[in-house]
Amino acid sequence: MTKNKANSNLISLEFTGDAQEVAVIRLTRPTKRNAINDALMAAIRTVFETMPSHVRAAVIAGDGDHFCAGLDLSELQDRDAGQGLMHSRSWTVALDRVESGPVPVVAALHGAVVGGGLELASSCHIRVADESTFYALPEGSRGIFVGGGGSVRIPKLIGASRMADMMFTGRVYNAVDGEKIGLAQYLVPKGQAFEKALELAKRIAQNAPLTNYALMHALPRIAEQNADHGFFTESMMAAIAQSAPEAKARVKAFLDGKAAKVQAK
Ligand code: 1HE
Repeated sequence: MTKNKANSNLISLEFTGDAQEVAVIRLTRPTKRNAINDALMAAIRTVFETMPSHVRAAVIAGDGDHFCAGLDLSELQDRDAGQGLMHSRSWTVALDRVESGPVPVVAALHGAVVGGGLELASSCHIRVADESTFYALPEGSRGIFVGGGGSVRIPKLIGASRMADMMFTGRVYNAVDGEKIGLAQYLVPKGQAFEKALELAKRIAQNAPLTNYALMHALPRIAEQNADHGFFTESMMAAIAQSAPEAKARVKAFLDGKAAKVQAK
């Protein structure tokens, strides 16, 4: 892996893959269980805003025994309503850079994925959880509310009623149940989340960039449109994607017997 000089003591950024096409972002605050303070959230935003153009996919992971303990609660004190609003908006912007940024992002989850940690994970495109993972929204117990886009993104994964239950009752989902309800798309043995996430990111990086762009930017919008608008937007996106030279080359390679077939599992 190649290290980037943007590394700080809160986050690290490295590049891997034959063409350095996968960015690996690690939260490096394990003594505080990777709790997100303002500086860490700003670093996440900067990483995605300044991603080099050779990067095609990213993995985000956490050092230590936990992915992320959420908001750094020590910074919550002494904030008035206006400052609270601005703080939440700063999370909105930073996590939008993850979700709607330059490349698809795979989250490698283990241990606690709680509060703002779950909000960070839900801004990623794919979540791979190992068996040690657990999910919670302790905001309900702390007398606060989600503020990092959780009420927009988490219901899309598990439904508003399950999210409300997690906050009303403090319910904690373990890794197996979390995968069943849709908090993660992949469940792997303990200690293997990063390896699997990297494998997926390398696979994603091989896609035509326009296909990945469509999946990040067209699909979520189409999913929220009414059917008539959705069918139309889909057709527009399909026409743009198939007109790209790379798409034509890939289809020709298949027709010439030079591209992989879909394999039954
Ligand atoms: C923290 C934080 C934190 C740990 N802010 N300092 N999030 C929460 O309510 C979750 C709070 N954390 C926990 O429940 C536990 O720490 C864990 C289950 C994540 C991990 O437990 P454990 O036993 O491995 O670690 P620990 O001993 O509890 O914590 C180690 C240290 O990290 C300790 O500090 P130390 O100085 O005593 O060593 C903890 O105080 C510190 N620490 N989590 C600050 N979150 C935009 S809105 C989002 C709103 C939210 O995210 S609310 C949910 C906040």
